Amino acid sequence: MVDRRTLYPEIEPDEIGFLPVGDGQELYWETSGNPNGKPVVFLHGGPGGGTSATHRRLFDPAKYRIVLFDQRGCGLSIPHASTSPDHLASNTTWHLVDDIEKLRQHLGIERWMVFGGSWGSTLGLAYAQTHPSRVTELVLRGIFTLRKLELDWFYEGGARLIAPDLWEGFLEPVTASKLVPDDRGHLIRAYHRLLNDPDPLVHGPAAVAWSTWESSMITLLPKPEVVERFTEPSFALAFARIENHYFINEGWLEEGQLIANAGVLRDIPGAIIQGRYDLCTPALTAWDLHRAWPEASFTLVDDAGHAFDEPGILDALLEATDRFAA
Ligand code: STX
Repeated sequence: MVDRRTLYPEIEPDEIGFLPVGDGQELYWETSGNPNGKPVVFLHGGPGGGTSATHRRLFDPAKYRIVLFDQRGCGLSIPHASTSPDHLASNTTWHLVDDIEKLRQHLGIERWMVFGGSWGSTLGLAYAQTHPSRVTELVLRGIFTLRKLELDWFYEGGARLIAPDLWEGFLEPVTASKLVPDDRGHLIRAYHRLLNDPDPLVHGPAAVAWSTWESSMITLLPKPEVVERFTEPSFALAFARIENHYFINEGWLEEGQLIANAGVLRDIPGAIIQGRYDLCTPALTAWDLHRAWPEASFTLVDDAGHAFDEPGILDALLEATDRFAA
């Protein structure tokens, strides 16, 4: 029997705020845990997934000053992409990297640990490679680097080989629409049209189908409560619009950029944690990062999917945050 870890106890934030970052956008942020503890910033997934109170519980509250924030357009940040898609023009990877710096300065933090899962790992790599001197440690899970192979796998039909039933649901809004054939072969593009159609009867069901696909695929075993949470209509619309906007623009990254530049991380203590049965961000990317950054610890969990609270993933994440707190 494996010893399973549980999350740290529920805690409330001791400070919250809204940070204006320009372009008419304000980011919700909060701090919890020990105000004099080791600073850590949590980078959420999606992009567009937002933070939740559970994310605080990945860190020993006696040892860490825990910083959570909602990236542009999602969570409690304003304006929300479900009602204000125009603001996507000033929502890119590099805006978010700058936002992390603004938040660090606002909180008076010199250097901090960076923790990111899934899209949070992408953003964590982009931030750490841009501002390596600000990062004390880097903990990454469910590694995603937005390479063509990764997007093709999840959004253009690769994963259909494993989940043909769920894939039909993802295709449904595209099949039902009158999109030109060219768009049908490029699903990210087809969805871009649907999600930005002014008609709620077009963008609404498209957003729910997009979010249903993703939330159904992130856990090893089906979890209806996860799908329910991520398909609430306004959450789903912001999530789908933001993700789709990032993916149609290839994350404003050169192909393979985040792996190619991994050498910059050499002196930063790191942990890479990955589920072998992660169908959303398959293990090949974590492996490629491990090869490019062998100094970081590498944990491939044999019986886990993508989500941060898959049991084996949680064990490894808590081991890493405890190790770096010591
Ligand atoms: N997107 C992966 C990702 O970051 C390619 C992600 N997938 N689902 C999530 O995040 C939520 C758990 C936030 C829904």
